[in-house]
Amino acid sequence: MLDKKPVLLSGIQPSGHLCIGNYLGALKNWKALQNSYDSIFLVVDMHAITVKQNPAELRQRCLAYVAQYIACGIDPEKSLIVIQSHVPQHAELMWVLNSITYMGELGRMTQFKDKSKKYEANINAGLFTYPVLMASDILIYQADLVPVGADQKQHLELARDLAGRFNTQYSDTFVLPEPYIPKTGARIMSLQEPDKKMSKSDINLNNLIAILDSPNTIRKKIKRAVTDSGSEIKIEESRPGISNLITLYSLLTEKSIDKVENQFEGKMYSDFKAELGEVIVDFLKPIQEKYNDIIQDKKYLEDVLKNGADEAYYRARKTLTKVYRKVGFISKK
Ligand code: ATP
Ligand code: LTN
Repeated sequence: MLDKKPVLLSGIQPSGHLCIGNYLGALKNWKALQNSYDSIFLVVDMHAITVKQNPAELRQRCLAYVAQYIACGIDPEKSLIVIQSHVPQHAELMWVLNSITYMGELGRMTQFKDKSKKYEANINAGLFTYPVLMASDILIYQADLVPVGADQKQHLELARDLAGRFNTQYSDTFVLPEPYIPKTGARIMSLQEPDKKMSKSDINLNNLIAILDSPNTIRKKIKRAVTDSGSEIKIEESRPGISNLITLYSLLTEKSIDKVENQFEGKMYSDFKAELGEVIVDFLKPIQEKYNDIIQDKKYLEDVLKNGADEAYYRARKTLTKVYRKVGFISKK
């Protein structure tokens, strides 16, 4: 029997190294919410190929992401973990949604503008229609809630607009999904360029702390992180470097910002950074240990993915059949 909890859906692209920004902006909330929702967590491999990927690495990375989801606290007994390309209905629904999406609204997407600048030699159609596939991911499962970091707000709004547009043009079909954006942690900044968000595909690895970074790498990266002029350990808008590090400390230790600022009053940046390094190392240690166990167990990972794909396929087919009927496609006998 399907349970009657509201549906929660989210996903991460298997590109680059899953990082502490992804954990605090997304995975942490997935873990917390999975008990109250009927949850589906995607590894969105189809989104990832909008940027050039090495096929062998992509294959490996997809499995590594599944193992990291579980190591970070996603419980496959409670939630479905699904590889996007295992459920063909995502792409099929996307085609229908493409026909009610305007070029203008896709052209306004900040992520498209950013990625077009970053990958100037490969501004492909997939990069442009990326948000429509994301809307399909969400709408195909009739998701009620979508936990994401702040950078995905615009894409979420498009998903809601498309759901509403389809419902008006045909008849009530899709649930309008609500975004869930954490108050703190929604935008962890880059370590070297703290005016940019920390991004897992950054080519400069010093900009990010990967979930699987070794303790010494973590210590080094924090030591080298850009701080601002001045010496006070205090959050200020004009000092994004130190503010970001304080936020990290506060989120990982679950101490309030005030408490952290008081704790380090009169201390030097170097003392604070050394402690922050240890906090991150200690925080990631159990996650890394769990990851190392799971990634060896290919049979377990295959079972998790088979179960995820079978259940997701069943649900996605139900929505797609409805959609095809509403738009006027003849059903196959
Ligand atoms: P890429 O660099 O590969 O484009 P990314 O790090 O931006 O990736 P995504 O796959 O786009 O990661 O996002 C996965 C999830 O992590 C999303 O919910 C996104 O909002 C969240 N997220 C990404 N970066 C951050 C960040 N710096 N702070 C908080 N949340 C983030
Ligand atoms: N575009 C998202 C990843 C993503 C997603 C989704 C997030 C693809 N499909 C569905 C939530 C729901 C990103 O974080 N870059």
